[in-house]
Amino acid sequence: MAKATKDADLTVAENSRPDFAQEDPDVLRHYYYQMVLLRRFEERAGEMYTKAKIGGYCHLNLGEEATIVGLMAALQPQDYIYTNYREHGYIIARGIEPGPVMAELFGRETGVAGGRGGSMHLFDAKAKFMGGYAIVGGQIPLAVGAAYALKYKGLPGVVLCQMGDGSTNIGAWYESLNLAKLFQLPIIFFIVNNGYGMGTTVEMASSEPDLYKKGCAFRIHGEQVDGTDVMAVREAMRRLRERAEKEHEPAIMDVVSFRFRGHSVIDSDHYRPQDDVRKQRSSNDPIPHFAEQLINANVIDETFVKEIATRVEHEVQESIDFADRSPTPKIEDIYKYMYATPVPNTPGFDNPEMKR
Ligand SMILES: Cc1ncc(C[n+]2csc(CCOP(=O)(O)OP(=O)(O)O)c2C)c(N)n1
Ligand SMILES: [Mg+2]
Repeated sequence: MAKATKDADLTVAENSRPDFAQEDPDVLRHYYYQMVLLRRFEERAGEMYTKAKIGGYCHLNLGEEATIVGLMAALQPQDYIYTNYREHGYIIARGIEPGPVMAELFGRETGVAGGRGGSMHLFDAKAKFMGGYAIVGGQIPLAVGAAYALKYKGLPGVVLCQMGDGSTNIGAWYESLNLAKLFQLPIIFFIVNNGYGMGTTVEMASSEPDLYKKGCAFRIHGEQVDGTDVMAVREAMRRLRERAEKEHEPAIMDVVSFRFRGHSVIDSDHYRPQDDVRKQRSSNDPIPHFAEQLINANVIDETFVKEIATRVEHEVQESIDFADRSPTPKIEDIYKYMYATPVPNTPGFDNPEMKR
């Protein structure tokens, strides 16, 4: 395979100045709807956790809605997606109904992973949503393998590897960067830079706090984008995606966002001055920001904003009702889905029902 000789390019993208007149207004309205849906889904998921409807861990995407919707707006059906455990919003924005997602959080049979995965292991093969990984950085080598497979088989599409700022300090990422560039793979490392890995800031954990520069030694192009600006994320992603697919050029996107709450639902967030958090939440909230832009461009009005709020409230409540009335997996099905191929002398081997 051809060796790259060019040094890495590095860019800090300017905030978008979208020309809304050039956009399909229904598409813009849909982005707004999706962002509100993700917000309300996560708020209610947090509430369901405190009511003990959800077990295990639960990490919310609150504050990261523009990052997620902008990303998904640029991806194509042929693209594969790997994420960390903070992934509820990603699978919904990829087009999966909120009901089976909430049901997975509740551990129900109707969930996207049959209730076996829970919050951190959402999965949908048809949508090429390859999951939710709980081990920090665990998804990265797998995503590189998938990108290698796409290139090897001559298939269209790219691999989107979503990861946190904290996972840029994991050794496997550097091996992955090396191979991604060496083999010129169609992959984008999409770093959701919310400034924290649990309670540790980027500056405390990373000797290079400008995360988009971390691919330099591998000659990988890096860009920093404002993750609270849905149009900026979409534009950057479209460009890098196109290049990854057509020229097999990997890239790093450092998407700067803000985590509204603690690391997980049970994190009381004491390590951040709460006054700062409140200020950031009001000045960096992507949803009112986008609403204001759309209202000023006469794409939506206050009535539309209210209608979306009502519609979303109803849809999220329906997802909760769906999860609540869904059955839990049966104890005799404990080995179902465990092996891709049936394994002799394991429970259920002779049961055709279990051979999925
Ligand atoms: C290999 C490994 N080390 C530590 C943990 C514990 N842990 C879970 S989440 C997390 C922070 C990761 O932060 P980041 O990558 O920035 O993602 P974010 O939670 O901010 O989305 C840590 C250290 C883990 N799950 N896996
Ligand atoms: Mg983080």
